[in-house]
Amino acid sequence: MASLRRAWLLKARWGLGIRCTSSVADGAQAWETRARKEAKGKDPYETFGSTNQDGIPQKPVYTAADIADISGLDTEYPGVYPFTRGPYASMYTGRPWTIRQYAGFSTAEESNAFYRKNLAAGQQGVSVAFDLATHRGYDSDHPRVAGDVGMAGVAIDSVEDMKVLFDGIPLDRMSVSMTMNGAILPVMAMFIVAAEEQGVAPAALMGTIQNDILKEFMVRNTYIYPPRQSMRLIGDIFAYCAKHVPKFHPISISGYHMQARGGLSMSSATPTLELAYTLADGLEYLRCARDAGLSVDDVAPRLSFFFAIGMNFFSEVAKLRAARRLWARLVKEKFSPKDEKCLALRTHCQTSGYSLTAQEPHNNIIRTTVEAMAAVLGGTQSLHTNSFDEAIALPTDFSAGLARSTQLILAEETGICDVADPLGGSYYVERLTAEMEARAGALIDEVEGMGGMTEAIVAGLPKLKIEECAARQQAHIDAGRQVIVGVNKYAKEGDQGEALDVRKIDNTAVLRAQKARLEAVRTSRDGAAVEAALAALEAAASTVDREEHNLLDLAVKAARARATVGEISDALERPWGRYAAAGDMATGTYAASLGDEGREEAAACAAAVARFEAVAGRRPRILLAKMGMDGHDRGAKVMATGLADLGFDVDIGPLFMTPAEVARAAVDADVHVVGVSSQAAGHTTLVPALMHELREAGMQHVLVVVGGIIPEQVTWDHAALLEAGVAAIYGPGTRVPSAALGMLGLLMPEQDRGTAHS
Ligand code: MLC
Ligand code: 5AD
Repeated sequence: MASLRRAWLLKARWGLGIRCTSSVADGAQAWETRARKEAKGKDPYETFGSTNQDGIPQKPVYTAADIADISGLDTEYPGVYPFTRGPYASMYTGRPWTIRQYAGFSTAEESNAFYRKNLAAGQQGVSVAFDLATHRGYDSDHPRVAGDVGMAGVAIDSVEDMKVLFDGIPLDRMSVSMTMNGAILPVMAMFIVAAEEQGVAPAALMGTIQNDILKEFMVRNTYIYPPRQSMRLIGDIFAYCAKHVPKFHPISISGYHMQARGGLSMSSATPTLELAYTLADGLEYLRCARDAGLSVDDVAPRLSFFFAIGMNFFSEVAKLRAARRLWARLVKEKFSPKDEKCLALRTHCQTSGYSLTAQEPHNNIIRTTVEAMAAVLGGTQSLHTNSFDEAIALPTDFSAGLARSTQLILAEETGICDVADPLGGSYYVERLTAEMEARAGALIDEVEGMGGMTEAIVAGLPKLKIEECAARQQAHIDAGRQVIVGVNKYAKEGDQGEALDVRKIDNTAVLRAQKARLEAVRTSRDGAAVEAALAALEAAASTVDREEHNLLDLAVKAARARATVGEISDALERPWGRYAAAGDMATGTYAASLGDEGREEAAACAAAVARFEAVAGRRPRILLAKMGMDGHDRGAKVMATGLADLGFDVDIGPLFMTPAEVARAAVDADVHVVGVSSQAAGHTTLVPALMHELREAGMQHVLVVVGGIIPEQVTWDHAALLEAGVAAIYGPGTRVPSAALGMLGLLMPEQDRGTAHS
């Protein structure tokens, strides 16, 4: 130990390295002696070691010995198989990542103006967010979607909207990403036709369409058709794009939504689970391409990926490195492509919506910067940085500008772009990369053993695993074991939230504008031509002869004739049906993960439930409902699991209910509480409608509470909900036991509450 101290002194005085100890063993011995002293005589590995989110043990220090067993490290270079260090040899020294901010709201006119302003200010690629009505294949005038039109993205009903969306944006020079999965067929077709009418041939189009339906069944829920039919659709899109739109990426295989649902502190898959299921999806899509008659060399070079980047800095860097190495090995082993380009994984990343808090929202700027650094140090090709107000509302011009500047500063001021894979060779990062690769590999083997991801989804495995992770993590946050500054630690007492200038969308005005344009399209088109095009599409969907009838080809013809999103979707829905997910829920995980820290509160909940039962004759019963097209159900699922574990009887309604359907379900289950979960801003329209339906059904005594993205700062939302008769609002960051005790307090007369709510 004396020699180590002497080494430090020499280094300080003469600038010499501390490698003055005589051997590696001496160094390790010196470290251990010193660390044991700092651990007050205990085992330093146990005292200072920890376990990360993925359950990977973290030693307090890593050395060359920790990477000695990882084969091939010395020969790894960027742009060279297995691509751990990046898909391109020069990486950012040759070309930095693309600054591609995801955006869309209200009408095509408003979104187009927003894109053009941002491109002029340094953004480099467009990324379109569609509203939920479009995602689910409904025209804006469909009665089920009234609350969703233009709210979480831009409303698109026909080619006419699509042309306005890209007005003044040259589609042969600007790469455009579109986040579309369910209504992939009409949206891709309308994009192709809008470009055509802009004078741009399909062969010149650059960009990406998300088109990743498998993860929709696991997490995002904007599917329309059942899994197997949906996969046929994807095969047809691969085939059409390979032939006619060769520069376009026909899929963005997305893990993002497994880890970060967005906007609410409801997290889910760990980085390794996200990594594993994303690559397992990728393998399934390669098989899907093969089934559509394509070779791996036709498809793999244009596959692209999409990952979330959360706050666990080194895990996120290692995840991207492990993803590239694992993908290269898997594709080589399973598909033996001829072209090496097939093996290089290219990815977009987005900083994590779940890590952002509605409390002290300016802290989110710091969180996003750290996450953006992890994404670029991990070697992403394209990046969206979240705006600091995203846990509250859609970004404003101001917050979107700051998010963009975060990337411009990283790219142009920090020197990060000067060296490819600057963290390569770090003992810790390399070990973590190898660990995550091994663990993800085992999870992929499990899915492959079930026959691939489509079969695993049909069996329900991935969704349940992700939901289990979500419940565990929520318990860790509720118990304070996972720290969120300003939420479960260092929270400002009595803080009502800073007043923020947030974007407000006038749903009624958007609806009016969309209905008018739809009407104009329907009256000016050749009705017979539309009917014929839709009939051809329906007939093709009903047959299995894919050679003859490519569905995207037929959809392009229908879009040219001015068939709408709803009509094209319906043409497939008639033979295929609309998919409804099973309402399974994981139980037990929340209570088991609360640990000692949360046990006392859980006991208080159990006592309050028992008191309620003594008075009411049964346990408190709650219906958790999602209305409109908002399929973000993780918050509702976590709340369901937590409340069930705390003693409630919980019913979960199916997704996409109308207010009348919720009222009917409340009557049928005779519930005490209806809990509405809203994460896509539909509540201002849908909750007052629900209150009306409950009154009509004679259920005015039922307590209605609303949770989700309804932050304190958006006072007009709060006022509208309370005025409509909502008893309580549980905004972002609400802990499950607080909500449970809150509801019991509201349900029980004062004298029966005992100490439960004191
Ligand atoms: C890049 N290039 C280089 C280079 N780096 N050439 C030489 N030297 C280098 N160092 C070349 C590439 O070969 C390519 O040319 C061109 O430059 C562009 O590089 P890229 O790597 O292909 O980048 P990009 O065009 O930005 O494409 C990135 C991508 C793509 C492949 C990941 O799929 C993409 O942009 N995805 C974005 C997806 C997205 O925005 N999703 C939002 C989801 S939001 P060439 O000629 O080879 O093409 C969401 C939220 C929600 O989903 O709603 O739930
Ligand atoms: N505009 C900008 N960002 C959006 N997000 C979702 N919808 C939009 C939109 N219309 C972002 C949020 C969320 C993630 C899924 O995508 O950050 O967390």
